[in-house]
Amino acid sequence: MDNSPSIPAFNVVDDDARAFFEGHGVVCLRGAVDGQCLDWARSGIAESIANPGTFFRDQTPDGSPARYLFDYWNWQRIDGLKKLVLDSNLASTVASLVGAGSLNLLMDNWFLREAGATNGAPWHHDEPYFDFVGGRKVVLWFPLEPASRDEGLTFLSGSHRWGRLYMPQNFREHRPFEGDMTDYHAADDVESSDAPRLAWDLSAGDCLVFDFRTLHRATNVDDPLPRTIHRMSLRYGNEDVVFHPRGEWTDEITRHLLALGQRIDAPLDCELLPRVHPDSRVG
Ligand SMILES: O=C(O)CCC(=O)C(=O)O
Repeated sequence: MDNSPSIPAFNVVDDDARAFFEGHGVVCLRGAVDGQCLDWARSGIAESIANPGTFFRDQTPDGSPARYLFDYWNWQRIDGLKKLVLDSNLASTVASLVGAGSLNLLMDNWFLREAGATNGAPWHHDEPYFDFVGGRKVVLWFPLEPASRDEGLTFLSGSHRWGRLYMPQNFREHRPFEGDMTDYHAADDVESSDAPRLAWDLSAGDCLVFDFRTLHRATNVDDPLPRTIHRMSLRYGNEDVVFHPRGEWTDEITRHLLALGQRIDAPLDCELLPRVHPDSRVG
């Protein structure tokens, strides 16, 4: 991995930050998540852990001394997460970065890797995990505790432009899901890619914004994590994103969205995926 401390990070969303994001598929924004947002995320994750939702998943492999957990789509029932989604400036920050006229929330998703956890996210990109196609889709990811580059995520520079999709994998066993993956590449060749690797030392308040197609993984995916790190992903899509069931492996979320009234091959139009930029409650 490129351990050079000289990988740029940005204090404001300016043209340099935009160019970096477009070129590499990921950008580090320093201090973009304010104290209020961190508090909302902290309290929201704590409440969500204490009261798991429909999509709670324990990804801890057998024999691991510590847990790797995640849960998603909790913002409607957990107050801190609702405020983070509806009242924060994070969607506007993303809209400014990618030049989006409007953004809808695609998903709120927290992750917890406890000290000692021997499991983490394998090489993947987010696109194949979701029933959202087309348009502009981005993830804003931030740790709630300081996270060195070895404790956070590593990205393959420019992989959002490779024009191929990789098989989505189970985060517990690191094996592809079941289903017809004829159109997807096996992720085995990703590790040997000579694309530059990008990772940053992060303080609480810093965030990474990345394209749905940018390949990434937990940096030290197999080594025990030295300290517990909570992480929050907020996924956003612009007005051109369409709901289109992807395959057997997304069946549970497909049925969930259909039950809420989302129509197939239609723009996002469902209470779970609200417009968050510009703020739909204004005007
Ligand atoms: O923070 C993590 O453990 C994984 C996050 C991730 O891979 C994602 O949000 O796509």
